[in-house]
Amino acid sequence: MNMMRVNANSVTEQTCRSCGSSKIETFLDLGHTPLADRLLTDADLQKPELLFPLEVAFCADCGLPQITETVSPEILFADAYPYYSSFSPALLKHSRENALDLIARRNLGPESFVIELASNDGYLLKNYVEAGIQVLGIDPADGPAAAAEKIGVPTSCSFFTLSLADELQRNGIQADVIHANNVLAHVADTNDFVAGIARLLKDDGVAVIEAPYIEPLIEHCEFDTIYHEHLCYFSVTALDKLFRRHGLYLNEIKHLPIHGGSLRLFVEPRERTGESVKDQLAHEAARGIDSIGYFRDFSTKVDTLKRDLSALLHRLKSEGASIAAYGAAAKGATLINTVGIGPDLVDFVVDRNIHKHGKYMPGQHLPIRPAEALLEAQPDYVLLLAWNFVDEILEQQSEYRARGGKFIVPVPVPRIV
Ligand code: DWN
Repeated sequence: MNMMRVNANSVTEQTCRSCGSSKIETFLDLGHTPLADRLLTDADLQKPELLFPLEVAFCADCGLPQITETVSPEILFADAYPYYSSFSPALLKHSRENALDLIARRNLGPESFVIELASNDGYLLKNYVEAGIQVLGIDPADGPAAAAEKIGVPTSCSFFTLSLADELQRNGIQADVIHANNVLAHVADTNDFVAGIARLLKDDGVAVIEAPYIEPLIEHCEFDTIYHEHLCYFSVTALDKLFRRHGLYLNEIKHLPIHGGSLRLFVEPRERTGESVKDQLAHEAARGIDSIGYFRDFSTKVDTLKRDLSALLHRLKSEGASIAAYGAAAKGATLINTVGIGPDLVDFVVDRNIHKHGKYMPGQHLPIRPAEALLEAQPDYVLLLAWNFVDEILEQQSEYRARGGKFIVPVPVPRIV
């Protein structure tokens, strides 16, 4: 494999992304890895593949876990970004429930305005359009943005920044609700992004933000959710400080099972800190999540999972088993590249996202095929790279399992189901 370690398209941060402190200490080093969502075409296989350092550090001053390498957003998210939210029925249901709950709670109607940052393919805002509520999607990936426009969700194909928020406000646009799902952790300039939210929100508005939560990531060893798109790995302690810096207040949180354990944050220009936030802040202080000690043995836990998963796959292979994988997910790229799961172990990966078919996984170059390939090839085992949708996928693949096929779920402990 033709790999190239570069720094031309990235910067190694020396200070905290949130508070600017120089007191950041690395607690996990996953080596140099390829960009998790940069799936390869046949032509790409002939070119050197870019690798970047993937290290996670903890800020002693604001408590924010974060990766140290910032890869250019234009490389990460612009052309050929393959992630389309609408290929997950579970995510569509989760998002619809969120929108309908807010329409009722905030009494939204035709005079209201809802904006989503990183609106992808319109998967969420379409629920507001159906309710006759004005919306605007903002997303830098041209494919998903075009897909959103096609279903009637007005979308600005751009990165959300404070200057864009200023321009929208000058044009008389301010939001009753701002959604930002799985994007706050992705932005290179975290403070600029949050300042933009503060600028765009009406005085009585609310930002409803979803982000993976650091505690399940550590407790369930979900290290594969670490990749260059995810710059920050939030605790409530770190989030509270980040928002207050911009005159916003984290007033309520809701724990969600999606993506291996996330938080739904309710952030407003008025301070009304609720019990859910106070309780979680106290919990984090009691567990030590607000200090480096909590993270110090994570690297050892990760090494144990990597070793056990590799041993299981090699044992099955040595017994003559055939193995495929399910989910050409970004987390899957981290897993196969940090464990070393290549064509010697896994024959192909399947995925329902049609935009991923015919391409190859970063680094290990495993071919990506439609999900139907499982019944055609009937491999003995399928490594579930999209383990965060385990229930939905096991149900969906009941025929493959009825024929004797077995899934390998890698996280939190590699197991055959
Ligand atoms: O933060 C991010 C998370 C939310 O989504 C983005 N940076 C990138 C992306 O990460 P991911 O690719 O790990 O996300 P998913 O949604 O866990 O990926 C699941 C993959 O599995 C997708 O490619 C879709 C696919 N899938 C499938 O083929 N059949 C998913 C389901 C539910 C299915 O039934």
